[in-house]
Amino acid sequence: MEKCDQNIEVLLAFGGNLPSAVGTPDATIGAAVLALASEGVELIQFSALYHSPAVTLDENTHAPAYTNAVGLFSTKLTPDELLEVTQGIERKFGRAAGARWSARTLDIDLLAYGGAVLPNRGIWLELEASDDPAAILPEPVVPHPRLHKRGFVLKPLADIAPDWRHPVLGSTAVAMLKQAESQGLCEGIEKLAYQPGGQAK
Ligand code: PH2
Ligand code: MG
Ligand code: MG
Repeated sequence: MEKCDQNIEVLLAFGGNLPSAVGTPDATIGAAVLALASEGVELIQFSALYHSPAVTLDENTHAPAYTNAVGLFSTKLTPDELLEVTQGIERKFGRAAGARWSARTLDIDLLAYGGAVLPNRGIWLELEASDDPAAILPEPVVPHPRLHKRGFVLKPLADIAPDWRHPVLGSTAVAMLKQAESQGLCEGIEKLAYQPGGQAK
């Protein structure tokens, strides 16, 4: 894919529930934002940090709680390059290959790349409907096929981009959050009073 010469606004979701070499998941997320800047992904706005119980495949209630946040960034990287950069940063902060939804030091998920639907609308709709682990593609999939079902993504997303509209579903971040709340998907998600940089909020 050719390099874009325009800046594209991208939304990235951050999560982690194991310590890394730099410290707690909260500290790792802050360090990841700095690492992104050095790779051409510049921060525009960052949400508060949230703590929430781990959502697991097997309802494993012993999994450590997660820290989550969402950031709005600007980049000239293509979607493939951006995915390479985010995966490289996950590895740099100790992310090991593990089972789906297993505990991790750092997870960076592409929520949105401008208004793009990738790889295409047909495959996106299949992925959204299947929720099948085998359906995870090596290529960028945006919007993230489960973002509208995850309170720990929608809460920080609605903080910084309440009017962002999902390019397939057509709903705003706030509307998706309200729906997730009504479905009981936002239980136990707690907003922290400080930002990764240590600034008071
Ligand atoms: N990420 C997962 C699986 N479960 N649970 C919470 N609370 N937050 C996450 O970011 C998260 C999760 C897989 O990426
Ligand atoms: Mg991920
Ligand atoms: Mg994830």
